Amino acid sequence: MTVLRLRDFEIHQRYFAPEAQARLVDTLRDVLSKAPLVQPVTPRGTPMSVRMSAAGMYGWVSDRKGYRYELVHPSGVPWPPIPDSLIEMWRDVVPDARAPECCLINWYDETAKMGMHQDRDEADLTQPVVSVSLGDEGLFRMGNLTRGGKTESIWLRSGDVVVMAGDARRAFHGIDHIRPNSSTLLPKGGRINLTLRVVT
Ligand code: MD6
Ligand code: FE
Repeated sequence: MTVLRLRDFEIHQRYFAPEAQARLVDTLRDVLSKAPLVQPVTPRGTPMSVRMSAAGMYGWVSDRKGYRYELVHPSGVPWPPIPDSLIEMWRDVVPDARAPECCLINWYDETAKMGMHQDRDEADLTQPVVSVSLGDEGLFRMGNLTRGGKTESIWLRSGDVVVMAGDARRAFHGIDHIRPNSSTLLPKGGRINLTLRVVT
């Protein structure tokens, strides 16, 4: 495993070995059978290209009513618990942080992307956000504390963990596109990104 520091983003390359990635995918299948992926729309009604679900006390949802954290899946069922292996990883990479309350699950098909955004719907922005990438590679763009300016990109590969803490916590970032067929982890291809956060 290699740990890179880029613009205050900490990237633990290949944190999860292939066997651990496969176990995590099995666990996620179980989570998604209880809380299925949905295609969110932005508050203006534009469909997002990723499909989303969540685990933990809270899930992040977006629809015509806005962006917010909710205690239940749109179907009305509580979000399943965050898998233990993710809680362990969180404790390892951000030992001083509070326990994560949400694990957002984003699924990208070969055409999906995520525009430049800040993660700032959480109450305590001193707490980090940690992500795990699984499956096909995704081109991650790191920007600045305000929109625009110079950016730097890096391919996130399956098993990589990204920590956004300190100044990076409020930095703009996004996924330009994925690289189809760059991983054999997911039988139907695509990319999963999990982001763990403290919400309250
Ligand atoms: C993605 N990641 O990798 C999008 N946010 O698909 C994020 O938006 C992200 O990787 C906060 C912290 C780490 C991340
Ligand atoms: Fe984000």
